[in-house]
Amino acid sequence: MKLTLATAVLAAAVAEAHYTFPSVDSSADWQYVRTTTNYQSNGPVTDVTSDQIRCYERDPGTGAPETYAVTAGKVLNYNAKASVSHPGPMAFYIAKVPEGETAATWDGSGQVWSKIYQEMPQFGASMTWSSDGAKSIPVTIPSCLSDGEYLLRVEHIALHSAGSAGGAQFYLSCAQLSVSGGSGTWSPKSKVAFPGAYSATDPGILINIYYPVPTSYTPPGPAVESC
Ligand SMILES: [Cu+2]
Repeated sequence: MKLTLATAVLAAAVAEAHYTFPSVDSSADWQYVRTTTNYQSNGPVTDVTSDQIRCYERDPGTGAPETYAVTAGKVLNYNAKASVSHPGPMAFYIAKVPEGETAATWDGSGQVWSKIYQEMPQFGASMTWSSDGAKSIPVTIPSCLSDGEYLLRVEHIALHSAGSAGGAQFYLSCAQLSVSGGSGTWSPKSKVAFPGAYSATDPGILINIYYPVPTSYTPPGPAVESC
């Protein structure tokens, strides 16, 4: 295929608008986070029924090189590269690694994910999001977790093209955590599966955020769990 200069410049501009979530705190890229399919293209998942909506893994079954030790109740910063450059909500989900698996080996399948953070927009002349432009997003690791290994799933849903089904763009990754110091009383009311938690026609996924400007927002997935 022959690319004109104009096409190449346009492609570069579009790619720049995309992003990945490759690291936590001050770690190296893809050290504790499983390498995602878009690690070079930065492109999104658009099919919520695809297995890629779970952790967007380039090499399922491989795992990240290392598992990150964190203390329950502490804030972890999940980093975007280069930044969250589209409007839409951030969310975080966590799932405990079952017996017989490790954070490096477990695939995260089944009804195992609980939401621990959900960003909501500000409403006004336009719908705005505090994550817009963020390079790092803080999330508190619940203080009541039991000790053990977990997968932490970061997700940003870009809604700039979400007015037609399949138009919303999902940017996500999964970090491998080893949690200690928790009280052990964590008992989430709701656990969901990926894929399964979302539908392309959920009101928080199929939405025109520009006109008419929404006055409310219903995020997809379950309610946020707390200790
Ligand atoms: Cu983009």
